[in-house]
Amino acid sequence: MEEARRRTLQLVAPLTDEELNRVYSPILSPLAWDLGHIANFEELWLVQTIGDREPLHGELGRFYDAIENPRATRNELPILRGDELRSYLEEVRERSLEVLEGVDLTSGEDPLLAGGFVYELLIAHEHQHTETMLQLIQMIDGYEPVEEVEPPAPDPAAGTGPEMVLVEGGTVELGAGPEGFAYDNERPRHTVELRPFLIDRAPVTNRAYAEFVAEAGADAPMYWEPDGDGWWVRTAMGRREPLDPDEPVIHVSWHEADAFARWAGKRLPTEQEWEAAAAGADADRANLDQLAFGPSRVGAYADAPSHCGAIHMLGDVWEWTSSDFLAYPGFRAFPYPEYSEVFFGDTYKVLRGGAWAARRNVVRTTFRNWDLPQRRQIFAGLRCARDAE
Ligand code: AVJ
Ligand code: FE
Repeated sequence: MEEARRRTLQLVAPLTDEELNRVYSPILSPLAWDLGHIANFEELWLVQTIGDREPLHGELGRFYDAIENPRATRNELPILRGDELRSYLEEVRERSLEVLEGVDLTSGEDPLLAGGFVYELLIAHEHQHTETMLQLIQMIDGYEPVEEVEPPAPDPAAGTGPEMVLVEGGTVELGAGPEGFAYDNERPRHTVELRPFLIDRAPVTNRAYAEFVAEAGADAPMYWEPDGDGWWVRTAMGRREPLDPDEPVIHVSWHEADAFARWAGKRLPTEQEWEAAAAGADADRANLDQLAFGPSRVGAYADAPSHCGAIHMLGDVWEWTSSDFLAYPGFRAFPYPEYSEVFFGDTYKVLRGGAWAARRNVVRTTFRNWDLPQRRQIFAGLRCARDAE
């Protein structure tokens, strides 16, 4: 919990209160809302639910309810700002550590406490909100990270591989088992029948996507601007760097990803196919954890392929799948229906694999992310698939 908080505060350290309170986009909250929401979620689950104590600020929690308050309206709410906001984060944390002193994580009687579930939930929640905050930070001109770590470069000796790799299919087990922390939407583990398919060995690169833009007249991804010389610059955070042709394309919508795949004579993988192809991928050898401030070049993690030989399955960019966000057979909402259940249906598309902007702790091959198919401020790219004969 302390590590998560240190990184959250490090992320906002370069920003003024004015920047924390500013609306940069109607589809993103001001950063002050995310910060207050992180503390309020902690207060709700650890202090109120587990500790059985009264909230610090009465009805304040209403304004931090993500379902009740659409992002475009959050700056008009009487949320905490400035020093009041900082004190709230600190006071809630003090109280949750007091509560933690008295809990029994081993009895297994309360499913919230068993194995420390509610504490894992809290940490994952803070991590996921720092990713959302990074979406907004991409829009802040001149943002200077406190800490930035360059990802490894591809090893030229490693060579390249085939464009696509085969996954045999058959009966495969998907989803998270009963042990350890996972979100309700990843459970229960179940089997599916998959026909054999081919999947791109690596995510679609900027080079390939630029061809699609030039030949098919597709829109350029978010944060691309022409360099006046036939190529592109990347403008996130107000930087102007030549776009690296070997990095995975990022900031494309589902519609754009789907159109690219069809233009390439392929299709998006289903989320079941994606998870089968990701078996054996290692989150410890992937560009995750928010410090790279961009994807690594394809091949940087060529020495850590999944069992089928696909690389960069985890990290760099979230990968759009063709699948709607639906419940697995036997799904049970836990600990609350507003985490996953209210989003099930054909409105949201599933993304897999985690991006550079996701904390390592939240990414695993079973993890399901979801968003609206028109969204491109998220850290999303793609890889394509195709039926095998
Ligand atoms: C899983 C990223 C879609 O941001 O809506 C944060 C994560 N849930 N607080 C979201 C989440 C509750 C969620 N996503
Ligand atoms: Fe949240």
